[in-house]
Amino acid sequence: MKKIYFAGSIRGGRVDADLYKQIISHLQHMGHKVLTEHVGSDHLCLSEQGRDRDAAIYEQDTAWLRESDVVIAECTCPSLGVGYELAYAEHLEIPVHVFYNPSKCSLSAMITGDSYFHIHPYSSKEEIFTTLNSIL
Ligand code: 6IA
Repeated sequence: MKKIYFAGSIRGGRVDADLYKQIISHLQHMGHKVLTEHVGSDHLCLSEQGRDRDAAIYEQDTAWLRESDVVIAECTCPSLGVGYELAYAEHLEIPVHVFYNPSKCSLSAMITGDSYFHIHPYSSKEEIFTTLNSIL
């Protein structure tokens, strides 16, 4: 059982939220603990903001990153927060696996150009699951 930090866009846009939910559910069915289950939630209130609340989110998320064994990120929808988390995980030397659909986006060179990251382009959801089964 691994502790997994799943990263996916929140304020960057929720177009892939259902895919995040399915990836999280797959990871849980594999017997892993996903620390960030809320990333796949249908019920995030995106308009709710506030510096104090955001500080609490930052503290919690960075604490979860520090305790995670591996980071799995779905990066098709660009997100500043996810980019920050990837760099934070690299700094901690936590393995990072990045998934993206190249027919829908052009991933930042700051991610594809960083040889630390394991990059997994995919064209179907099933491919993501197959790759997860082999890497975890
Ligand atoms: O810049 P983004 O919002 O797209 O960043 C998304 C990433 O940052 C995710 O991988 C999360 O781990 C983290 N993150 C961003 N916002 C939240 C959050 N907000 N709660 C937990 N983690 C977050 C609560 C809902 C909010 C929209 C008010």
